[in-house]
Amino acid sequence: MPATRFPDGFLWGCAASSYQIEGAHDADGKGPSIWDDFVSRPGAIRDGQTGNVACDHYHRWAQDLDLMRELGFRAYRFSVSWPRVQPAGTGAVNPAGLDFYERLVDGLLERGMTPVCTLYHWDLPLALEQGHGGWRRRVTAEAFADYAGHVAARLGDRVALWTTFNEMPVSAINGYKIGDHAPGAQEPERVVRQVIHHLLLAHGLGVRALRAALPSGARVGLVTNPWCCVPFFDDEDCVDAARAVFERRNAWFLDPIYRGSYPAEEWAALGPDVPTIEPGDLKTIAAPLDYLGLNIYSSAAVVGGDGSEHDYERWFPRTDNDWAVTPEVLYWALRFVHEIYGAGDLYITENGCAYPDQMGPDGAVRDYARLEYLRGYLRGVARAAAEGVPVRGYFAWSILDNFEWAHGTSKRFGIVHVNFETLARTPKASARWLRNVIAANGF
Ligand code: IFM
Repeated sequence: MPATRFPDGFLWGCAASSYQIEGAHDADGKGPSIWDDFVSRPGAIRDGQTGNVACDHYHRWAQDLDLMRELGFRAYRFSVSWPRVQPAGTGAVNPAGLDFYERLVDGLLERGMTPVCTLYHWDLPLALEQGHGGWRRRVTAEAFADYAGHVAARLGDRVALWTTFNEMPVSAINGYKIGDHAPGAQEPERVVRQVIHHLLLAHGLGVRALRAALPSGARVGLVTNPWCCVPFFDDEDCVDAARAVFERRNAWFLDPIYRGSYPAEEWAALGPDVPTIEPGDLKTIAAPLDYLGLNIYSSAAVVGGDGSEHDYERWFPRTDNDWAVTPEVLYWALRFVHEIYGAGDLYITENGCAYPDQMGPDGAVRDYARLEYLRGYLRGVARAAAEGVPVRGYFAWSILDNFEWAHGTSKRFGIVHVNFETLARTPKASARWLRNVIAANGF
C-alpha cells in the first residue's frame, strides 16, 4: 500500500495550451492572434523566438496522444485557439479549425482518455484587439460567448469537462498592465480594472452559452492562478491569519464568481478607477460552476500569526524561472479555496517546474530536480484529499517542453523533452516516475 495515496477515481492528466505547442500559426485558414503579433515585436521574446512552429503539435498530435497514453495519463487538458476557429474573432467559422480539435478529441477518446477543453488560454484573435480594443471593450466579451457556442456545438457531445478561461489575472495584468505578454499594453489602473471586468463577464456569458449548447452531464468550470501563501505554523491563529490574507489577495477575481460582488473595501479604495458595470453583469458572472481549476507553482509569501507577509527570497530553492519551491502550497491553497468559497470540486489544473534538462550521453533526460518537486507537491494534494477537501484530479504542466511565452523555449516545463531542432520527444525521468504514481494511485 503506497504511503501517499489519492482517492479512488482521481483524475490524472497532463496539460498544454494551443499557442505554446501547436505551431502551424497560419495553417488551414487560421487567423492571427495577439501572440502572433506580439512575438514579431523586437525585444518582446527572448532571442526573438516565436511560436510559429513550437512543438508542431498541430501535425504531430497523434504521436503526442500516443505518448500521453503510454505514460499512463487518463486525461489531457488542451486549449482551443480561438483564431483557428473564428479567424476574425467574430462572424465566419473556419471549419478546418474545428476539424483539428475534433480529430484531437476523437483521438483522446479512442485512447480511453478524457478530453478537458479550455476555450481561452491567451490567444485572442488579433482582429478583436486591433479593430475593437480587445478586452478593454465589452464587445469582446460578447464575441467570446459566440465563439464558445460554436466550439460547444461541434464538440459538446464528446467533451465532458469544459473551462472558459485559463488564468484571467495573467491576461489582464501581464497583457494590459505590465505589457510583457500580448497584447503588450501598459494601461492605467482604470482600464486594467475594466479589462478584468470584461474577462469576468466573458466567463459568465461563456458559461451561459456552454450550458445552452452542452448536454446536461457536461461540466463547466474556470481555471485560475490564485495568489498563494502558506502559514508559518500549523496552529489555529496562524492558519486563520494566512486564510484571511489569501482571501483578501484573491477577492477581486474570485468574489465576483462566488459571491456576485467585488470586494467592498478594494472597490472603495479604487475611487475613480472602478470599472463600469452594467445592470445584471454581476449576476451573469456568478453563474454556478461545476468545478474550479487551480494552477499553482509557488507560494508568494509565508504568513505569520499577525497576518504579516514574509517573502521566501533568501530561504528557498528556486526553479529555473526563479519561482520558490514551496511544496506545502498545494495543500494550503486547496484547503483555503475550499474553506473560503466552498467551491465544490477542485482540480489542480497545472503544476510543475522549469529546470534546464541534462541529457546524458545515452540520450536519457534525468530531471531529478523535477521529480523531487513533484513528489513534494503531490504530498500536499494527498493531504488535502485525506482531510476531505474535494480535490478530484491533478494535471502536470506540461506534457511537453514548449513555448514559455516571453521566455521562448528557454524555460523547460515538460515532463517530455523536446529537441527544438529536430522536434524529437524524449520522456524524462519525471514522466516515468509519474507513470508509476498513476498506476499505483499513490507513491
Ligand atoms: O506556461 C504557463 C501556462 O501557459 C500558464 N500557467 C503557467 C505556466 C508556466 O509559466
